[in-house]
Amino acid sequence: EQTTNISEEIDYTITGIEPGAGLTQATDNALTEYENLAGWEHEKASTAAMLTALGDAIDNEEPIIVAGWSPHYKFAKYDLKYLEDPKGVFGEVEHIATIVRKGLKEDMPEAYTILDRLQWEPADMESVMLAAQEMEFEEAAQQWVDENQDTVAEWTEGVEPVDGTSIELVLTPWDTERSSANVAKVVLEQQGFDVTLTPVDPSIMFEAIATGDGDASLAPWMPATHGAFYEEHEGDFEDLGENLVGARIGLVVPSYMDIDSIEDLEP
Ligand code: PBE
Repeated sequence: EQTTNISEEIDYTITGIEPGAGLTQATDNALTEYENLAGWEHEKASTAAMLTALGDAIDNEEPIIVAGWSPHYKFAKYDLKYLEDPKGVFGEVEHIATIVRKGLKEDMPEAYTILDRLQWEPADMESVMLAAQEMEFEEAAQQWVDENQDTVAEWTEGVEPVDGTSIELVLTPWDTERSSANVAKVVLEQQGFDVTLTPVDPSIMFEAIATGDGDASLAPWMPATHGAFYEEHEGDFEDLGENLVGARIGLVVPSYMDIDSIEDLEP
């Protein structure tokens, strides 16, 4: 009988996502840090391509290793596991932070207060992401706001309404951030703001808030995923702390694969 070698079967390739993602950088780092991954390929394309490859592999019960993260619906749809990462290349449990441009507190104290208070749970974010599979993110966000008026009231309590003040929220192009940005948009619009959402790569997102081109972002994954971008601009923006706790990135495989740790992959 032939012994199966997962590394050989997947052609020493990790299926990645967009080149500009923090996760992509971390995956490149893993290929340098883990000696057993020396010379491996990291295929970068898009989240959609990664999800298609993952779905196809699972349909055929074939092995695959993807660059993955949570919250994400793939964990609800499929039986998946994170590979252990003894070198800590992908960090541990992360939070998603809210950052704002310098001067926002003085210029738009009402928005600043709401953004400072805005905090929710992974289950909330997941429910918006799930609903958005069937409708626009803005509609899914509106639905969440309608169903969570008590939480929203805590964020807006005592905040004066404004009359059409423009505010630009900068986000990154993943469902997690589409969800949080659209919820913030709905809440700020209830308060009278005119909200623009601008999706860009993580590096541009930090740059936009640091230079004041954008007003605020709910998109930084910290401390690992976007730590390098954060440090590059540290001091040029204000960090309002976490808007969500319990995010994670790493190498993800279907649970039927007989492997538990990155370290155990055959070189
Ligand atoms: N992600 C989702 C992004 C942040 C949100 C993990 C794919 C990234 O790696 O930059």
